[in-house]
Amino acid sequence: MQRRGGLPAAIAELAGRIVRPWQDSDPAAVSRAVLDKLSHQLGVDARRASRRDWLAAVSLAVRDEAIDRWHESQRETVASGGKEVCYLSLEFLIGRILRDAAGNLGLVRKIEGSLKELGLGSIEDLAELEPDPALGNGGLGRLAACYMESMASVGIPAWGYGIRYDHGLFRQKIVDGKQVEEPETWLEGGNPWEIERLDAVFSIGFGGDTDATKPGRWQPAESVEAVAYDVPVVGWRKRRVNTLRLWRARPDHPIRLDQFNHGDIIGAQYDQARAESINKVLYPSDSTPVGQELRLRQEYFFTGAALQDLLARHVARYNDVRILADKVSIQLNDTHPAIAVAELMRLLMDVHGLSEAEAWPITRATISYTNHTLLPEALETWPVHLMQTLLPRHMEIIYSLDARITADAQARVGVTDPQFAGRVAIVDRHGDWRVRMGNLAFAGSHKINGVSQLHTDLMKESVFRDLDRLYPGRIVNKTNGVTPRRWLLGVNPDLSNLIRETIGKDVLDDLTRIDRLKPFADDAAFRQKFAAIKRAGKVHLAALIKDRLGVETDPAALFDVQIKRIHEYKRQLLNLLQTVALYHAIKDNPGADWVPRVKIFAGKAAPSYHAAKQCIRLINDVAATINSDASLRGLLKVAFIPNYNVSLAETIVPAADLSEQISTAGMEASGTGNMKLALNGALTIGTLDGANVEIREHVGDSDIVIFGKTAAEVSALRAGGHEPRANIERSASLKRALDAIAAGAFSNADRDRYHGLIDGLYQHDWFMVTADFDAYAAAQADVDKRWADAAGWQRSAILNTAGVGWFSSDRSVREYAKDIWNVPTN
Ligand code: 26Q
Repeated sequence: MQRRGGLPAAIAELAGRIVRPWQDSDPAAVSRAVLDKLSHQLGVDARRASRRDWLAAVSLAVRDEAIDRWHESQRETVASGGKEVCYLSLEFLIGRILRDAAGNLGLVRKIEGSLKELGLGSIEDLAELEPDPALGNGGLGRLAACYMESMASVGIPAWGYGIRYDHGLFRQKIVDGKQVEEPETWLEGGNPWEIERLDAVFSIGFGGDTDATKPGRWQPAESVEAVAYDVPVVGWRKRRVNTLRLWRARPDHPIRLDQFNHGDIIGAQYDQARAESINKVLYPSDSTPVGQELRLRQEYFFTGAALQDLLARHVARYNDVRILADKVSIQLNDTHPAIAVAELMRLLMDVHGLSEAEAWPITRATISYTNHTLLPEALETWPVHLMQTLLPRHMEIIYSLDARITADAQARVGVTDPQFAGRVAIVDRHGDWRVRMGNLAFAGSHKINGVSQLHTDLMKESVFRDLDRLYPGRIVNKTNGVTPRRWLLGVNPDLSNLIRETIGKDVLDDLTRIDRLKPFADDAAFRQKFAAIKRAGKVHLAALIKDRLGVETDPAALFDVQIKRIHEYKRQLLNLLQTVALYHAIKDNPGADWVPRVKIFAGKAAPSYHAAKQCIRLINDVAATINSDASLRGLLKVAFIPNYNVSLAETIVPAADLSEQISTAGMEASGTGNMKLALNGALTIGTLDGANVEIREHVGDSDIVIFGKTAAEVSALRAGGHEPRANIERSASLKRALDAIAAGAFSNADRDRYHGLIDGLYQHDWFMVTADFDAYAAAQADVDKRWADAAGWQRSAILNTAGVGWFSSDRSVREYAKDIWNVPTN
């Protein structure tokens, strides 16, 4: 049989003629394809189709185009023998897909034409019906999504590996001012973007024993199957299409039939429920250990499936695990997949027959690890007894690696500092013994990175001080970035067009070129166009606020936004106290020429995080009082918009004038909302924390408002000398705001409601709210002054957009590619 490109000639001939409606010059071809999907794939008669059906049909048609490029990308990688990046993450906050995929495939115009032909309205309206997959909590998950898009855009062959949660992060409702969590149900109406791979199924074991005499060594007591669901990730201009592979758990046997037949109908399905619980829900925790066995099961489940999958692919291609590190790079997104270190060792030794001494350098050369937080409560540790019970073979390997590290430590500094070995050890032998996942990830990686320069510096001084000394040179910085396709073109097509018309079409290919916009900051006509686009964004957001909250806001007011997870270190409370102080000031002097402001908040609190939930309640209480106070004449409004997610961010980001990045210095690893907001022309008010430091360097000191204690000052204060009570007594406006809250001014005279919150500020104020309050209020006064000079403000806004091109995730992944993964980019 004659073959062409690996295919029998006859099939190759036909494959070349496969129907590709998007490539067809006949404008009706796309609509025909959509109708074909509706009728033949979804089984829906066009006469009865709902808008959701149409959305699914359009998505499927677009998906076809992505799939063709997907296959080509795969073939290119196989042919070149190029290295693949495997990005392991417990979270992927990908957001809605249709607009993003269509934009990157260059199909938006054609879709618009077809929708018109079919009488379906605008692409925006249809795309809004797509559920937003909330498969993550916050920054870490969104970063994974930006990196997946950028890897495809710069030509890096990559696989994202995660969990296909039935229920992503809870849906947030506000009832009587309080957060209420409801299940999120993104899969309810089906998911046209995923492809179930019934041929990519792996067995994942739990429990049992190890027996060196038995093949495979580990004899799990129970096992589940991991089934792959693939989502195509389309790069800009179709450069590549990569795969996001999410795993679903199913029992390794369908039902206990004997039990069922004996009448125990529910009991017969016990194993199914137990298996399926693994991918049931995403843990809504972004900082506090939930300490539950199920979470460890989740971590091992997706990590084990990913490693088996990538090894199977590698062995099929190269049949030599010894060259794994030349062909695969595994990036651990925080410690959640850190068990990969032990799992890769296990697979190399117990399945592929390598010795530990052979497997260890391969493992280290393959794996690298990104740290996203220094908060002690977010550093993952697992009790040894739990690890031992659930993953006995991994625990054996961990002890063995632990012995290597402590031996290295003894050899290096053991005599001068006898405690040193204990600190770098993987197993913490104090109290109930625990496995330190950060140390495991560090030990098993050739590179460990922080996510901003400050964060990386602090990492070297704090959590990994000793490991950095033991293995110098492994820690590197990779400052975060965001994809301009979603966070500029996608959220703000008008601004994107204005920029492209002004400085050239290629800004989205290399965002650093956006600096060519700088001279236009002095061009009054350009400023006016820029301002008109910002105003349109604000009109849109004002309509959403009116619709969801019934609150009127004036698009001419300063839109001041803080959108992120609710956490004490992010200090929504600082913003709110300043809001109350401003409220008092306006009431005292209603005739002064106040800058009208709308304070916009959005974010979720972990359900068990009492202080964060109290903060949400206080924001809503304060909002209710302020918004109904007619004496303010609309000069101040407060809006807490419920259920913050990627889609809501997409509406808020283009509408922001001011971006609140006010975390306690030293605590925000990077932040990425700061980048998205600045890119869309918001000025930042912020502390010298995370990536704010670098944003200031790029935007310039005069177009950012920086205030507050530095990280060094915060740690000095914490070491002694922090006197919150004195800070409060010194600041009349802070004292008055606190007194009003304590007296029940915003809680129907209920003095108990915020007692704990206020007391915390007086007693310890760990997050330095009282220490930074006056500086923050002064910075806000500076913001007002800038706003009063409209041309000056617009100039600054443009210089922000023009200044943050470096924060593109294309730049970030290129740095990873060069310094960590050793893969080429184009
Ligand atoms: C830890 C232990 C047990 C259970 C859960 C966790 C856990 C879960 C999620 C710890 C941390 C997270 C998420 C962290 C996160 O989102 N960090 C953010 O990462 C962004 C991307 O690098 C940064 O920009 C933010 O500064 C950082 O807060």
